[in-house]
Amino acid sequence: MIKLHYSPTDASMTPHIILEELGLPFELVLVDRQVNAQKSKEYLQLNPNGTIPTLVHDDLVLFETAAIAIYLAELKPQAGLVPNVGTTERGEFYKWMFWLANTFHSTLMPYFYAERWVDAGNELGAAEVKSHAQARVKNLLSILDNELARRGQDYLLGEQFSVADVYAFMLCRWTRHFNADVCPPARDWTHIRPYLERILARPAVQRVYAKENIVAPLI
Ligand SMILES: N[C@@H](CCC(=O)N[C@@H](CS)C(=O)NCC(=O)O)C(=O)O
Repeated sequence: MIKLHYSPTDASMTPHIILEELGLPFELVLVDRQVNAQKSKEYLQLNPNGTIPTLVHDDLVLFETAAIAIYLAELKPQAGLVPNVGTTERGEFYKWMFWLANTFHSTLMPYFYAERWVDAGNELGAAEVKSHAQARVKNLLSILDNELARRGQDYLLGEQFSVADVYAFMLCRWTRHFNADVCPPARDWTHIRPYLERILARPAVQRVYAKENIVAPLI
């Protein structure tokens, strides 16, 4: 049995969409952030990072969004959510998955948790960190926008939708409340906007939006 420990709109959204895309049976287990359940003794035994998501599949316990995404997609390779091993598409896939995890996702973290990068109570410092994080993401969104323009195809790897698109979609959505003077939100970029709209329209994504009660702005 597959169990996804999740919290609505959090990084668990990526594996949640992938599970819906694959049509695999799974159970959602809510990690209640209101009570900091991601730092509870029980949860830390599953995921010592105290972060969401965690995937449990029988005896296997996985953390890290990208690892979970690839693992799930490979449970059902015929769904085509990952390119075949040994192909050039697979090389491109690794490149974008690592970029999304190591670069885009990690640059967004100080935007959301700026207070962790400064001394306790240093609100001015935290505001500065938050602003710098947005400025750094601007460069990353321009890389993504340029890549979509260069390819001129529906998805990051071409015409084939992959788990990299799910991950990119979620991270782009997280910029929706950015200060546009520092960095326009992803939905305001010429080539990213239609890309996000295309992904948003997928039935699996719509099901996850309904289940996670996601309200406007949708992207
Ligand atoms: N590198 C981790 C990061 C996951 C992450 O940052 N999750 C956030 C929610 S979007 C979280 O658990 N935040 C709660 C906390 O840090 O206390 C991954 O990709 O799984």
